[in-house]
Amino acid sequence: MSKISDIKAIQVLDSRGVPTVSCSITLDNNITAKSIVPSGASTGTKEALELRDGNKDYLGKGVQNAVNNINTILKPALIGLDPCEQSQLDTIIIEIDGTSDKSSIGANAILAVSLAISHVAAKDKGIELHRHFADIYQNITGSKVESNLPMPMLNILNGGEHADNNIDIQEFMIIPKGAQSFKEAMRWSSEIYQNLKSILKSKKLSTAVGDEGGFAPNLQSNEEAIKLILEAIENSSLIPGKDVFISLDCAASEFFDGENYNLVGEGRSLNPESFANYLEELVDRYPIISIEDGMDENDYEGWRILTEKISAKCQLVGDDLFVTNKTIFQEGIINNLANSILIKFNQIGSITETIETINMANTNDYKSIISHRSGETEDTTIADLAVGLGAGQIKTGAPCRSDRVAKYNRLLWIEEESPELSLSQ
Ligand code: 2PG
Ligand code: MG
Repeated sequence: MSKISDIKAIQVLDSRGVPTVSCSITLDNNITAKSIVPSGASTGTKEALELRDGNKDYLGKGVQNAVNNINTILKPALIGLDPCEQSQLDTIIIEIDGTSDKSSIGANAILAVSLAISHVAAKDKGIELHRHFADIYQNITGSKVESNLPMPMLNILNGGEHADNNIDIQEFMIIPKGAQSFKEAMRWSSEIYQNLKSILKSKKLSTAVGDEGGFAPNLQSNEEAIKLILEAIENSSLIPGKDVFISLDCAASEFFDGENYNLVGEGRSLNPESFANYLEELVDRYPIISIEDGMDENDYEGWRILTEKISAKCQLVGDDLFVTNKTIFQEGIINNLANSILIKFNQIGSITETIETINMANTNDYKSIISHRSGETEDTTIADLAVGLGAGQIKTGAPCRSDRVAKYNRLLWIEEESPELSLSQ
């Protein structure tokens, strides 16, 4: 049994050029592995706390305190322990923090260590990270999952907080559901992305990209964005609604004022019932099969209306609504809100808790979608998490920008090296 012999954290930069935490763990047999944590922009208010220094360095965004917490507090507590005991180690760290939102040590510090533990343990066992995640799931839950390759959701047109355009809906994604392999899914998606670029160019619209690599033109309406994507699918000799579907992340908390949903780009303000009708019309008119955060995170009545209206014909995903938090999610399940959950490990702050939340989804007939953050890095852990836990879906941005394609490229290699895994449909 190998033991942790050293832990070292430093401050590095994410895809927005903002500091984030990176952690390296070494074992007594000299095996070493590193992690880097991501960071959101349209964050849910109930997410675990990302510790930022708030001083003059990096305009207050430094994470040196979180880094120091790893190097001086977590390191001495973990030296000599077995990295294969993920849940035991996560529990020790969570107890040291002692707060419900991880605000003492910082969720960014805790997650950096938690991720590095899983990486170094997989290396120590000499197995791929996704296989190690499948083992951890079994250890924690007592049940086995069937690993597979996730169906990707690719965000090819950005709005909301992720872009400087006038589009209110944050993400317009494609789901290449008709593809027979992950490789084919990526080829289709890349072709659609390139065709969308040509269409935007021909219409003299901007082809600059937003935080997640999708294009961010100014448009007349959310509907125009959908129409442009449908045209790009057709120009790729693919059939919308058969080969490729559309998925939205409204990130509605960002444009809800407590009473109304303000679609500033369209000059419309809608109450929860009217906004639910607006979304239903989109679902009826276009091949939209998934809508994330269609209502504000605290607008439970809006969520109830939306779920009642369209959950039979559309995947309804809670992101800011559930923040990967078991307790909050449990309440949502009891109240019958949404039918799926977005999984972001930095919303809760550890691998163990992330897996417990996924298990809760599995046992309550909710779908899980593993997700990146808008601030990302070259760390590809979520690709392995999606495969190992057989989550079935992943969203990790456009087929553009290294911070996004790093995850897709990792999945392409997993497919190549694990022919027994099939693409989840
Ligand atoms: C979201 C995410 C990722 P952010 O809202 O789903 O796409 O964005 O990381 O900014 O919260
Ligand atoms: Mg979201």
